[in-house]
Amino acid sequence: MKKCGFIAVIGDTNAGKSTLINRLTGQKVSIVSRKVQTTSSRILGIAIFEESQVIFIDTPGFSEKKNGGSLERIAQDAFRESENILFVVDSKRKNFDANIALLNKIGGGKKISLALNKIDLIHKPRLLEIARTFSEAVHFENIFMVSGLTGDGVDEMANRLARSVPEGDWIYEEDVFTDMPFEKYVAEITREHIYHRVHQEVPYRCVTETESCQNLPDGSVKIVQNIRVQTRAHKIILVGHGGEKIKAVGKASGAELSSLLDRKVHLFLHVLIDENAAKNKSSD
Ligand SMILES: Nc1nc2c(ncn2[C@@H]2O[C@H](COP(=O)(O)OP(=O)(O)OP(=O)(O)O)[C@@H](O)[C@H]2O)c(=O)[nH]1
Ligand SMILES: [Mg+2]
Repeated sequence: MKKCGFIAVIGDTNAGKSTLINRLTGQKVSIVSRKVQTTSSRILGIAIFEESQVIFIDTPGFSEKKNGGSLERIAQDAFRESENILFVVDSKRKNFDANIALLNKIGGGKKISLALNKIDLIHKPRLLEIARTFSEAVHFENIFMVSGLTGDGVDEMANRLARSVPEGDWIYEEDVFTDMPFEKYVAEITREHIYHRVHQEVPYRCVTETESCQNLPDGSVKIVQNIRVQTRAHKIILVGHGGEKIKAVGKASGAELSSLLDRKVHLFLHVLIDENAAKNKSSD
């Protein structure tokens, strides 16, 4: 009997949700960075474990600073549409009071599992103390101790989560790992390289979009993307001295796309000033 279900992955920004989803699916589904607020939209990571198709919903993380620790709208929607929730925390944090308060507020009627992530960074006694703190305050279906970075504990977590979804036909074809359109997927890869190389508010104030993709007769693909920034000052930062910054972003993104798509990629990036770009995004 086949099984299929959605699992909403929610938690603080930077907790490692996207890293875990990439591990769980064995694919680069969702971009990752050291900066807060990397994931900016709802992204599906679809994985198959024996008879189960599990559809993980990656969501933008929340932060005390930005929204008082309450769920972002996209995370709220994902929470509402999923019976199963995977709540991810960074075990390195000192204090989990805000997470516990939130879980007590939203928990009713949902099957919530806790992933204590980044266990590569902490000692076992502290990990057990954190697990006890959570389990005394909230009822969880499972408490997993994992590292998205090393993969430690992730297979065991995947097996348990796969068993928790209801019986039902698979929704997606077997070889599909995300619902993201190709154009958005390739734009996200470039956005990740902007996050890695450009600092302060610029990554949060720009939008990356794919203008065109063209298959060339030699089997390679030509991809043209626009990066919309809000001000001339942001454009100067993103382009860099003599264009070195944007060239580095293009080179790194092009190389990654070549590897992900398994073909040569010619990537062309245009930086445009558009004061309405990323209007409702915020870096604070
Ligand atoms: N050491 C360590 N670092 C990790 C682990 N998981 C994620 N990270 C790092 O933590 C940072 C944030 O990871 P993301 O996966 O982008 O976090 P996120 O929860 O998706 O963040 P938002 O999209 O902003 O909500 C990145 O630098 C990751 O490499 C882990 O298990 N161990
Ligand atoms: Mg993320």
